[in-house]
Amino acid sequence: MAHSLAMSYAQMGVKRTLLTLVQVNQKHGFDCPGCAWPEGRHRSPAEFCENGAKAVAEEATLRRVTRDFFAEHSVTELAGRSDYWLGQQGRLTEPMYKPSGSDHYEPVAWDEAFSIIARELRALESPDEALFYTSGRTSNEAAFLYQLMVRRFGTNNLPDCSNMCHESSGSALTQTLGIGKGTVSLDDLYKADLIFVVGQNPGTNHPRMLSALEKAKGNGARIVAVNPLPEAGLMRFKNPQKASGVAGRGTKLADRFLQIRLNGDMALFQALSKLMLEAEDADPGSVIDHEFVETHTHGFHDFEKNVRELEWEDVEEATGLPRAAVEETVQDVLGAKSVIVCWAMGLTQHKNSVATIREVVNFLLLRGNVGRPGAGVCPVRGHSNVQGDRTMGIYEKPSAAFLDALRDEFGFEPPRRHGADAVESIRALRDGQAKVFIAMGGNFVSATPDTAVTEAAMRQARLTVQVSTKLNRSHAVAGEQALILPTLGRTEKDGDRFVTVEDSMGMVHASRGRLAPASPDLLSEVAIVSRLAMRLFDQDGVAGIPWERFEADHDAIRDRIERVVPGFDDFNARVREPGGFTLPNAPRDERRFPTDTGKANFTANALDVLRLAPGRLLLQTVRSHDQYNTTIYGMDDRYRGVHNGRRVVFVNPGDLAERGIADGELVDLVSEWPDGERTAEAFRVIAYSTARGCCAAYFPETNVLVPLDSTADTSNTPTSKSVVVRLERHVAAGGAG
Ligand SMILES: Nc1nc2c(c(=O)[nH]1)N[C@H]1C(S)=C(S)[C@@H](COP(=O)(O)OP(=O)(O)OC[C@H]3O[C@@H](n4cnc5c(=O)[nH]c(N)nc54)[C@H](O)[C@@H]3O)O[C@H]1N2
Ligand SMILES: Nc1nc2c(c(=O)[nH]1)N[C@H]1C(S)=C(S)[C@@H](COP(=O)(O)OP(=O)(O)OC[C@H]3O[C@@H](n4cnc5c(=O)[nH]c(N)nc54)[C@H](O)[C@@H]3O)O[C@H]1N2
Ligand SMILES: [Mo]
Repeated sequence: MAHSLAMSYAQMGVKRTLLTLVQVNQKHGFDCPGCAWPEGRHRSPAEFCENGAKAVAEEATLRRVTRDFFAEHSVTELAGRSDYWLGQQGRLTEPMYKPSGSDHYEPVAWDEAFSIIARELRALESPDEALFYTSGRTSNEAAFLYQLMVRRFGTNNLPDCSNMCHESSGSALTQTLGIGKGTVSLDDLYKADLIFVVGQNPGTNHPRMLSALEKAKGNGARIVAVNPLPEAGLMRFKNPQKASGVAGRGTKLADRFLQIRLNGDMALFQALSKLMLEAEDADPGSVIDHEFVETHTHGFHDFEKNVRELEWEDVEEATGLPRAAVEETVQDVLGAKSVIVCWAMGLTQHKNSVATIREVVNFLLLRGNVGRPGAGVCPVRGHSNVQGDRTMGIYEKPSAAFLDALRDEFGFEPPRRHGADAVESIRALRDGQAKVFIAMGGNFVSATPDTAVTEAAMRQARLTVQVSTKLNRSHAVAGEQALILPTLGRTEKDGDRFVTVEDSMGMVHASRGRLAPASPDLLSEVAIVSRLAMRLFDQDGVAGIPWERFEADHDAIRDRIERVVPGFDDFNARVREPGGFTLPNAPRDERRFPTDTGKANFTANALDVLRLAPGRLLLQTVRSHDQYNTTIYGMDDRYRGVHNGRRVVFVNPGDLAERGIADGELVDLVSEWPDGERTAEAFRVIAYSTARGCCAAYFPETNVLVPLDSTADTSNTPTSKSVVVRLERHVAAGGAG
């Protein structure tokens, strides 16, 4: 805790820091903007964590970006600054406009800003020439109004950060279980006998999850960590306050650590299933939950045939694990009555991610480990309301049922044609098919792959609009005209109004900011959408959609959400109850699987082993302990022992020796793709424990290496965790080498 407090004092001042932190995730406070991990029923005053504190400090900072700042710094100059420097400048304070041909932002009145956007949107030949991005901090209320405005305008171009995040989970789970979300609650975690934590670094990214895992362990659960890196938070854990996790010291957390190769998880879960089938052969009736399989599932035989044919050589090559390690893990599984699999980006950002997650489902279905206490799937979400935004209709491929409900409620015919996701949006900008780009939060330019391609695409736009709390690269890499619309953050007071969010386990609760806004000129996201909609639609009337009322009265928005989105009955009353309420979840609550077959679907997935050409490594792009996605808090990564620098690459000592490269040397990372090579220069090599043939470096610095067209099958998520690279000795510019 000492570390994060020092950081927040520097940003906020002592009194404000304490006042703010005490209100995080409290019943009458605001939802922590840090991550989507749920709060639990008994919130203690210390229910915040080191990295939650950093996220809050970033937003509650006392530093300000004013009109003088923009007069001093040209857009070109800002584009040359690092993400870290940009983020350190503080909170945005008033709307700014960069006119066509100018290299400076200048102040603009809110009214004028909305007029500019409305003018450019109306000038388009088709509504599909506009793109409306959302990052996952947007409240349910703002998200609902935003998608309503966008669909009323006439497009489903609603890309969001999910496209780069848990889209693969959504795709796989919708097909197999009938719901694109997890099926466990915190209580399930506490009841589980065995918990897999796969492709996730909770010590940094979901620190409060460590307390939950510790409690589960206290109740007798075993924990299996599957990761190419021995992440500090997974291996050992110390819980000084029984509430906030500190990784790296203390007691042992993972009972078993499978140091898997990148992208090896599909083979691992297939192998586990295969061994379970063989154990069933040896002792019929002892392994498989036949009653569950027969009553509740579909497709068992195709699945069974596929995994029985699995070759051990392929498994060993893909996973890098000895067969014995997999066999021992199956013993853990057979000894457990209830099993949960948790995962995050280590599973979702590969070409075969959707198939991999389908294999996780197969593995759980075999023993009926879905829809009963202590068992199920647990995709751990990132942004604090990314799951809620989807529930509210932020989705480029909305279901017919959702659009019908929208039509019936608001009396217009929403567009039916599917819209562009994040990668397709970049292509549309690049190819001149999209001309206006609007972002409700986030930092699209830095978060997306293929930085050079993306930046060039963005600069071609006729207008880019960023609704933001803080300065970031997407303000500097802007369209011909650009607008910055500063908005209230979670921590800030919006009159007596509150908003709502949904956590990673489908709990909906209120979030009420308490701090004075960073500037008197900020508008809430709800107000920004409502006022833009009023301007945009004023010529053809706003009949049926009371935007003005929505801005003033969030209960009025929630009444509409209740009538459009299933599960929000009595929304306004229930969200005022302490702790909020849980959304219905058919697989979890009733063992009902609303898929195309009406059952939980086993699937057969052909294993493709990623084979690299000689000399190549597979690169994963990860978060350090001192960043929140593209917001860089500092230059250290304490848990991995890195200080004062982010341009580092973690490589197995054996792979270094093979290449004759020493720890500490500078290398260039060169990624290879059919359309050419991409280079990220001057990374310091760190000899590190990672699976052979794999390496790791931080994003967003390495996004330049991820080819735009390298995406996951079905979900179209950029393959940020499997980029084929080679290391080349760095030659200093102008130096003799
Ligand atoms: N402090 C902080 N909190 C955050 C964020 C942040 O940036 N900072 N970001 C938020 C967001 S949006 C998200 S989505 C989450 C992200 O949370 P994580 O998914 O934990 O984040 P990453 O840093 O991408 O870490 C990926 C993990 O998966 C492992 N991994 C990579 N590839 C593979 C693989 O092929 N197989 C296996 N088994 N493991 C693999 C990596 O070694 C690493 O431990 O965190 C959220 N919370
Ligand atoms: N190579 C690589 N790329 C990745 C990933 C990876 O693992 N590797 N991870 C991907 C993942 S999982 C994700 S989720 C995306 C993240 O993509 P984004 O969500 O687009 O990026 P963030 O960095 O979270 O956005 C930070 C900005 O959001 C704004 N902001 C913060 N709070 C608020 C708010 O309350 N309201 C509004 N309007 N704005 C706010 C601030 O201006 C801040 O600068 O990145 C993806 N990109
Ligand atoms: Mo994410």
